Amino acid sequence: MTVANDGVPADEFETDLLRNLAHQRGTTRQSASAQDIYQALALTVRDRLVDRYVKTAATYYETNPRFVYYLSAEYMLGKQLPQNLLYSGLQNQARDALEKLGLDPAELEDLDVEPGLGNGGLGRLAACILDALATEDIPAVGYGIRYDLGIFKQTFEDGAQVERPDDWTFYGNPWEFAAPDDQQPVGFYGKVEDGKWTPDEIVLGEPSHMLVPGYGTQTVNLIRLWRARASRASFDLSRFGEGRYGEAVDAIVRSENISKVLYPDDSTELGRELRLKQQHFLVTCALRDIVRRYRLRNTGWDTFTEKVTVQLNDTHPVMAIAELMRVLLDEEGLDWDRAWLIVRGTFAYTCHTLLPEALETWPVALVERLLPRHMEIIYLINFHFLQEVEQAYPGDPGKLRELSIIQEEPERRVRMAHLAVVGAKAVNGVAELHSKLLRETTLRPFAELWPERFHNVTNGVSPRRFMLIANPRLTGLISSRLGDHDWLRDLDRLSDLERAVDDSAFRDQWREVKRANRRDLARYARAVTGVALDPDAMADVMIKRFHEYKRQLLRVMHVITLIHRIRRGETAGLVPRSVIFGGKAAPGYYAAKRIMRLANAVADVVNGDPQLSAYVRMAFLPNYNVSGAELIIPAADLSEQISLAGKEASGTSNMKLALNGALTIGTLDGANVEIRDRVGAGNFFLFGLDAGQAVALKQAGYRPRSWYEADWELRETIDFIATIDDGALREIADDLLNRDEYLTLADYRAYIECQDEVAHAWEDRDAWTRMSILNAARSGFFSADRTVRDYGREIWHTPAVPEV
Ligand code: HBZ
Repeated sequence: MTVANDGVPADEFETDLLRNLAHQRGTTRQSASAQDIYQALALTVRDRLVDRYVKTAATYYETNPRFVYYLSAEYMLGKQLPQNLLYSGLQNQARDALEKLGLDPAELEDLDVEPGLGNGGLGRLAACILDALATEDIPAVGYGIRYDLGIFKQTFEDGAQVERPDDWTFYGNPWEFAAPDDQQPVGFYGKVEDGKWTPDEIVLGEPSHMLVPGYGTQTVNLIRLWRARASRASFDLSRFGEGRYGEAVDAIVRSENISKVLYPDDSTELGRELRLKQQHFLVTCALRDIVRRYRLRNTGWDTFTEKVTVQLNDTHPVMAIAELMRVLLDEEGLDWDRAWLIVRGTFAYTCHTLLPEALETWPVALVERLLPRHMEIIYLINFHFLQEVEQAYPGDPGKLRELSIIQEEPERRVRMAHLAVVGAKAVNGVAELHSKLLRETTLRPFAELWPERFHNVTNGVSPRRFMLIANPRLTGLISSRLGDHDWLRDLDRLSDLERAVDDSAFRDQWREVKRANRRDLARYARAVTGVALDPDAMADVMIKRFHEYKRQLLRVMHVITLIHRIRRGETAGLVPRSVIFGGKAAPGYYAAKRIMRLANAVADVVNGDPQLSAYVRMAFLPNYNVSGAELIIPAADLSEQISLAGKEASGTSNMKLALNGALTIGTLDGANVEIRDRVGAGNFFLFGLDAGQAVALKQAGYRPRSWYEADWELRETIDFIATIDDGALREIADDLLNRDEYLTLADYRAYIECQDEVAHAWEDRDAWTRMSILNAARSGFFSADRTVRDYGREIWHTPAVPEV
């Protein structure tokens, strides 16, 4: 497809590329390595975006607008080269120039490294939101940590996950601008006297920024990532002279460890001091930068909350509330009431979970030692807050205990979510059901106290990343039907596709696109796993972090059920499927890793037996990341969203898959509910308990064993798990029978029956294609552009500032 270009002739691009090769890489065309060429190419694209950025910055400077500052410990940005080529409109010139030079663009794209600075949905959401902010011309900066090592690389050995470090900047990162002259000091430890903190340890935060261009607009915003550096005097020359090389760099290593590694954990906090250090490091650097930027055009504190709004992405940056109080009280000399008014007008908090165990808390003793002044401030915030509670609920110690920022039992801890709700002007969940359950369960007492503070902002995804970049075939087909590609900025226009549903030629083309995408996926799967997928089989995908509540185990249990049916010759009603898994597990999450081993073991069984693989082949694609998503999602026919209802905050792969024409099989959980409402119940395969039924079943005393006893096919499935290997996976069966925390057995029969319906529906390929088109046509709501407009209207109150 064609996109608007910058009007740069191809030979000019070639000249610029060769100039960058010479001036930036110091080499010639003849002796350049592939890495040299890639870097020169990236710099040439970057140069054009910088020109736009300079204009955006000038506009912002002139108009002095209100800014959104997005604070997140994670960003899953995806590859920058394809995005920046498309957004700058340079892809045709670049292709022509490379061709002329005899170079292969695909080979160069392979050298572009995806910055994996996140774990999962929360990190990818942050990237989609930044993309949408720029596209909507909203003045914004994203702040994060520039981890040396991103999310680990996943491989499998004997079916088990093995983690390796991801040194994503090994050859340098051409997309970033480092600013070592703009380092900020960050204090740790020390003591407090008369309300003034003297830290014991100072680490420097060094910013670098990357450009965040909008699509179809001139706006280019920034993401600023901070890296920890030791101060200059940290190298111990005398120790080095004594040959004690390790000790000589001790202090440097200790400081720089702060931004060394992203914690590969998406469930529970590690309880490690280093992690709290990371959080404090991020918020201190970000707030200093925010205040510096505010002062470029404004004076005094009276207008601060008019010009600044800060979104906290989950609890990881919530220490910003205490840090801004500290700056206002101790450095700026404001009194408590005025400082608190400013803080309360600045921050908004997004919660991404419902699991109480995933709500972050820190031991008071640790916070006291690491951040003594912050601990004092938190106590003071809590003191004032509990007075308010006492007024609202006189003589009710239970309420005080329930709401307090400090948890007393079994150990004194700071509840970061409580601090967030108390210190923020707005709190939001990420899907309607999630926001409702937050109000009714997880944060109920706060919602009763301050109902007006609670909002819902349903997540969204970038149509550029997950349609234009990931699925050029479908994007081309849709654009040819809609007459232009402006729908990529206005996703509601996809509804015009509804009319195409009755056009059989269009349906044929739609099917052809899916098939071509499945062929690409099959080629990739074969290369990395050796499994030969059939491009005509239904691509049945489950892509997400491995977590017990997401129930990848239920997915595997369906495959085991199919194994037994095929072996018994009950093949009527079966359709060939490619069962595809992608996802990582936290390295210390034993139960999730056990399920991965089971999935791989079952894959070996089906792929190794021709009788079975006529119907089911199974590929667990290693190292699932944004690039993996871009390959799997366009090929998918069936989207597995099968978490136990009431556990998944939203989900976002469900949105990406529906947008790409996959049909969902799912429970009434997270954003599935809204997807089903929009695409229509007839175009969605619903099964299982709802959130209320799940709670009721638990309360009534759930006995998984009785479900096992009552259903022979379930029995056969679980018995198979207990005997599939030398017994190591027996624990899974034991756990299911004795505990089954996520009600897998209770939902098994409904899931199997629903999968039978799916197979039946697939047999009428034309009817399936209609449903597939309708899924895409009705998914416009799930654009991240709509998400940021919702935040803008409900929480940020930010007008757009297009370039003047
Ligand atoms: O955030 C996910 C939710 O599970 C998912 O339902 C939602 O769609 C998505 C975006 O709102 N949550 C995460 O991805 N959470 C983490 O990755 C995480 C990372 C570190 C933690 C805790 C959670 O300490």
